Amino acid sequence: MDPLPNGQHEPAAEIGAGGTRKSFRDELDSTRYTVVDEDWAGGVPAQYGVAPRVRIGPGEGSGRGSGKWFNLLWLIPIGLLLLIIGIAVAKGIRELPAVQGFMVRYPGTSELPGNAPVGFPSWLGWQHFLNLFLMIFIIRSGLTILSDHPRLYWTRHSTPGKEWFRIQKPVPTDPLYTAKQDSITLPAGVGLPGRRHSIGLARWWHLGIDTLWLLNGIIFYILIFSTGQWMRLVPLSWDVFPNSLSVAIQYLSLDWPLETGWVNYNGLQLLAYFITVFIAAPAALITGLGMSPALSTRFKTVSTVFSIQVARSLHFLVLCWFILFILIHVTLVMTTGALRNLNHMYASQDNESWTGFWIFAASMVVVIVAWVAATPFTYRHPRVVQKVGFALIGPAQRLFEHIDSKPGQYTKKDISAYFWHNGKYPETQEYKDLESGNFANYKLRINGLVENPIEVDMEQLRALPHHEQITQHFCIQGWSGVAKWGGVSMQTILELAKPKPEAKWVIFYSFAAGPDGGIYYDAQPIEQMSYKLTMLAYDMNEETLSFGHGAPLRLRNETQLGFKLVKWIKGIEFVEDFDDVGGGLGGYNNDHEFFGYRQSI
Ligand SMILES: Nc1nc2c(c(=O)[nH]1)N[C@H]1C(S)=C(S)[C@@H](COP(=O)(O)O)O[C@H]1N2
Ligand SMILES: [Mo]
Repeated sequence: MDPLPNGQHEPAAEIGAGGTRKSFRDELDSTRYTVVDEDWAGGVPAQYGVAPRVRIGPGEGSGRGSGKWFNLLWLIPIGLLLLIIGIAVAKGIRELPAVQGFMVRYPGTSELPGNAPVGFPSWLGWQHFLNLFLMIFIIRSGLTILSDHPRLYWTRHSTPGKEWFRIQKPVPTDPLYTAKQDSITLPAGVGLPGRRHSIGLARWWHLGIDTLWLLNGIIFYILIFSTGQWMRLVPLSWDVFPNSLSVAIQYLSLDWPLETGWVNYNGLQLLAYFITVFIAAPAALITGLGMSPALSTRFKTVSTVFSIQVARSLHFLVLCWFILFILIHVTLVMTTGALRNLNHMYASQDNESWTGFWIFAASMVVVIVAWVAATPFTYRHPRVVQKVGFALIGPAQRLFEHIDSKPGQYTKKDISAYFWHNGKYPETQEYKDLESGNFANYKLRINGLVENPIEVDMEQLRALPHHEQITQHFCIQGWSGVAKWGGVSMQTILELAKPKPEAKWVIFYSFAAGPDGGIYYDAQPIEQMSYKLTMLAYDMNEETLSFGHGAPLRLRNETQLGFKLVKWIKGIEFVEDFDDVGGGLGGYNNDHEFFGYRQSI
């Protein structure tokens, strides 16, 4: 069928089979990337961030660098000063008769129930080791994920200048500055893997190892409750607080309490272990899940109580707790009778032999080798990391994929003032010509396994039933934003094109090339195309979609992360599988940056 003459609105049903059957596949890059080298992700150069800063006070105006920022490195001298003052005060007050009386009444440990177990069983030692081993990878990959959007916020709007924490310079004023440009590099020994924008691989590590860590934690919970060990980790009387105060005075006055860990922890140990095991660990899981679009868009309360950014900020504060805990814990283990303490945890015995030390030393060799090897291994075998990660966390990620995201809608007042840009902008002449002609010559080409291959121009698209939604965008990098999208429901497109029963995947092709060359594309499961919140948007916040956000047409599928929402769409193809499309992994980022095609968590 000939293209419709300008200005003529044709009834939807009559948009006919003008679509050529030619696919856009030959414009894809089909290289099989199997290593991460210097040219990876378009050869993005390293960029290190800045020392962590916390915003104190709103500052003047709403400028991006404005406000007062406190450099957290100051905490080191301030902490040392406070420690010295604390020691002086503790030594002083310890002489006071009232304080001495208090310390006699509360020597530091609370009474344990008579049936509480004594000592540490060997399973506890194993679990303790596995926990520390796994946490190394979780923390390092978590830092890499943070570095992909090195700012934290308390609202769902990731507005530059409104973050409360950053490890990056203020956001430049360039309106087309992208979130990818904002990502920073971590040294290879710190991050996992750490290279700038290596979040795809970092996520496999983080989420994959998380499943093992959770499994270890569940076994730990079961064992401590079935052996009575829990009694040694849960405060059973309010006197834990005065006892902790007493212990704090003893530590600070450098006249340390008697170590009784084999039998019973002192008040401060008890509180620290209780918080770590029963508050911080579950909070790590809950705040982690709070960031996923899969849960947020389906269980609205998750998102209203807990916007992705609150979840992300709290997730970071849980990390801070763990790091603080590890520092103090290790310091005290080493300074309060290291041999005996190491025997407790590594040899299940209460004496000062060297046995525990040597087992500990051997375990540290394992830790150090794994630590040093993890990043280079990841760069040499990224597909292995991707596969193992997917085997571990994939089933959980898939769990929520099949539920419609209908509840994930917001109201006008939720719309974000600032919506980050992302991705690589289209640069081809083809696109520039269409853009300068206001997309009058644009045609969306829909073909593949459909009864009715079609070509539609913008005017015809605008004449189709209008669909609107106000939804939240979740970029894999960590930023979010709410916008109102206007356009055509994918259901309408399905009705027009009539996919054949064999069609299982829908490929969206972009005018824009990805960073390594070849056009950007993504494969979406066909069942998600008839979800209520899946649409082709040509308007954003009641204006024509801008260049930066994907003009003339972009995809919205609110069950998915931002990277799957192709911008600058030029074609849609229905296929049976995506093995022969591009690199064969279901999307540009999956082929090139080791993302997963099912990653709604
Ligand atoms: N063609 C194309 N589409 C793309 C990208 C891209 O690089 N190229 N980036 C994706 C990513 S990672 C995100 S988060 C969103 C960002 O959309 P926005 O710029 O409107 O915020 O677009 C997605 N669509
Ligand atoms: Mo993204």
